Amino acid sequence: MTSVAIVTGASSGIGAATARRLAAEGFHVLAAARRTDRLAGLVAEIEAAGGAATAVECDVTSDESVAGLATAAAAAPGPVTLLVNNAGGARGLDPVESGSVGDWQWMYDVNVLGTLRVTQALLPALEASGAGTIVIVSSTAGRVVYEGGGGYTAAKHAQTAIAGTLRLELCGRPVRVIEIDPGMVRTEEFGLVRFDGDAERAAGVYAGVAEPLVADDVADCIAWCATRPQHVNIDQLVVRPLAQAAQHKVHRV
Ligand code: 8X3
Repeated sequence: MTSVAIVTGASSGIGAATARRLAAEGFHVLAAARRTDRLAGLVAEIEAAGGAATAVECDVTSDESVAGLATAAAAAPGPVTLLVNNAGGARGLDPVESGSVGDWQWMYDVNVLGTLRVTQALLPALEASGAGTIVIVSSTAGRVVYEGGGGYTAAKHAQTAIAGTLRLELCGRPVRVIEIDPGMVRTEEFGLVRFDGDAERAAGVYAGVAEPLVADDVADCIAWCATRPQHVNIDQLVVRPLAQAAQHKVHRV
């Protein structure tokens, strides 16, 4: 029977790339996000390529909406073996002394509490499958800090803490926990959300970087980790472009 994979934040970027890739690997993908118009296009694309996917409207900041995702998972055509907690994002690049409380609240709600809500809602199904995998897409920002990144790095550090805690708590049960920490990834929306639609500022992050990672590179890592034999747990995977040796060490031409 086909295994079911759930991907949150599937309407764009790493989420959409992961949904496409997991469908190509043979999963029936539940592609979850708020923007159903985008999901419809993604599902059509996956089906045209011979894969299987279902769009599920889901806002990870809403308990009710996440409950709806669990209901959709229960109706899916197979055991739910994989959850990719990908929904997230950054807002602002202000120092702690002047950061917006509203921006910080949004980052906590989407990245941290979103991961908590979705994981709690889907864990019973993942465990019932007898071979579950939870992927948490954190960031290199979950391992280091940088100026102006206070709210985002705090949220990503929290996701990293959730991944580690969950792995301890689930030890002995049939669900593994994988943390993926991408560095500099150029996606169509991450920078636009962070800089409130300022395309020039968003593009500036990648100025002179020969080849930043793209969403497919991260999807490739997620798919590889999630398709190892079930007794193999890739705890953490850090992936950066060749031009980025560390958060502040980026080769620009
Ligand atoms: C995004 C990586 O460097 O913008 O998760 O914080 S960074």
